[in-house]
Amino acid sequence: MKRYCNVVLRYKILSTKNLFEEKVMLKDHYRLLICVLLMTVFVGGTAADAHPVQQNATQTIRQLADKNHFYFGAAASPTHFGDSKYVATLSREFNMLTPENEAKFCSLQPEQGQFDFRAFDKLMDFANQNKMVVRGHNLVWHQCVPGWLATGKFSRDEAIKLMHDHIYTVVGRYKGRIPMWDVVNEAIADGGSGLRNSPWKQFIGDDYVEMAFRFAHEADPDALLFYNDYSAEGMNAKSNAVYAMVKDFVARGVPINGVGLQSHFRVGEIDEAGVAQNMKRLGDLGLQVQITEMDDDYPVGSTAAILQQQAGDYRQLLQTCLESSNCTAFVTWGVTDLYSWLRTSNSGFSNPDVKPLLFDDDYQPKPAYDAVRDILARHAGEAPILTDDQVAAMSVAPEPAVVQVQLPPPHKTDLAQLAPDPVPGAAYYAPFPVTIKLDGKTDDWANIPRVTLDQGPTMPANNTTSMTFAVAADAKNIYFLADVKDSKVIYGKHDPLTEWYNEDSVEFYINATGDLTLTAYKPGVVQLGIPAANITNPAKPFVGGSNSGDVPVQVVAVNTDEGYRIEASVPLVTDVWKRVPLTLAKLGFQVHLNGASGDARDTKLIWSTYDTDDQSYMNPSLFGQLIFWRAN
Ligand code: 9MR
Repeated sequence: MKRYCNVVLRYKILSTKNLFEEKVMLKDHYRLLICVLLMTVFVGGTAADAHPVQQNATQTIRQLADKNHFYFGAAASPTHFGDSKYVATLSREFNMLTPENEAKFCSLQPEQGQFDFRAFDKLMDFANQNKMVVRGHNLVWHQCVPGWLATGKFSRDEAIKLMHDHIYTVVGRYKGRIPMWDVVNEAIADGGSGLRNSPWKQFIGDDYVEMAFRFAHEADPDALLFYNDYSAEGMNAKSNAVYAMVKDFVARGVPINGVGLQSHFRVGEIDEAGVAQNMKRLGDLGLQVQITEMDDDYPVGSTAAILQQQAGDYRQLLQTCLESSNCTAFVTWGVTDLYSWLRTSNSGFSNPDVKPLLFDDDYQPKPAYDAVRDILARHAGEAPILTDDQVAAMSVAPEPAVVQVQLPPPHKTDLAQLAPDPVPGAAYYAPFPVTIKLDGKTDDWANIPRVTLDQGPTMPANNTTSMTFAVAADAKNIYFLADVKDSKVIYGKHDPLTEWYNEDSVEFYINATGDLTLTAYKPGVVQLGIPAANITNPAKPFVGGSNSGDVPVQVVAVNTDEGYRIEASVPLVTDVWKRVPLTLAKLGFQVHLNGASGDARDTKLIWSTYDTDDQSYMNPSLFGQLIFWRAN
């Protein structure tokens, strides 16, 4: 009964926003009272009743979502309305939609003061005809900023007026028709260190975020207002920063109702326990959460086993949401793999192989579709759709691509060396305690084993680029050294944060999870891409790569006679790992070198011989090992 109450309350937020707030705050017996009232008043007329009772096998997601009084949506775009299967699938399977691009600033106000609502209105009409709820997305973002705004010069007051007028015009126009808005999107920097750069921050200052919420609330006091971001679903530095910001908003009465957890994941990387913990702490502030942009990507070869694992991911994330009393919607970022943003060039990936959604290119339901229906059916108290064996099969990670080999006994050729000889392409013994000063000099690296890296899957004819690397640790940090031979050091042609790998750069990878067979990234696995561009950027280093924002990295990069040198360190205790160097304790470890002689990368050198095809950024089972060794 209580569980049912929770979903009743959740679904009725649109018309009873304050009841939701009361639900979070009131003691249980008041809750129950409200629940009984609600059940009496509302249960009679839900969308569920519009559909005939059917066997589970044929019930759509929408029908099952309705039975849970729960919003299950998809990002949608009228650009696909000419595709009849798209239209049919969208309206049949989802009870909510989010405009994928049509409500963004650059779409709605392409010229200053001139609004174009045509595309968005098409979507609104569609939602209306098909009785779907619309999640507004988004009012203020650092992307999709029209040229006139990005290149314009505005004083703080002028920019505040621009933001105010945009929000008033858009939210005001759809008042009463759009019950919830992503007011500010992705304002927090990756890694959680303050607000990211954005025209709004530049023109107005950090208080642009709360201003946007106040304006949206004034424009439609009944709309639920969300802050929406990515890589902040579980417990990490970025979600801590989101939490701190919204906690402060709540304390100061800034009108905010919830946090959108975008959920652009890689297959196998979701940490549901962390997501549940994050949802709970936001709930304790009286805030809702919604899964707003779920897709689950596996960049190469989505085999049957991968699609099973993907189904497990969808199932578990949806279950986490349904079991969190403040999680009020689950939205996938698109309907069919065919039109996924991850396949388009504006995603920066253009990967035609990805299959991140619930329907394949022919609109056939994928294993994740049944996984979603199964959780919805079970949660509504109906017969399961999948057997327990089928569910279990979804939580088994596919066999690791490579099984770690047996290493030879440690051996020192040179007795002065502080650790045993590296095992080529498989293991590196890192001596401790050795403290390294990041100063661009190598005197403190004496007697630490060096590995030469001069082989890889991509090398120009007569390649002359290579490097040596070394690693050491003390009680606080792991230190990395890369000494690169490169006749022409190239940097400054690409964005050093997002496209560092297209110019001269070094990559160190660590898997500190204790599971060296992991086939996908999760917290505790990081790729640290460190570009030569840091030579001219000493203050705040550019570091990119999968999960790189999870750990603080210090970098010193200098020119040398032969090319360039990078020294870097990461702490042994961070939000995502806690390691103490002990002899023979192991981490997963990998090293890459990217070389460019012109505009794009033409050299890829790889240390671990398990990775023959540059897959380490997705698959940590292809790393070698870093083995700690007490130096004396
Ligand atoms: O999927 C969207 C893609 O079509 C656009 O080109 C892009 C830029 O506007 O935005 C994509 O959607 C993003 C969403 O609005 C915010 N979170 C990340 C999404 C994927 O990039």
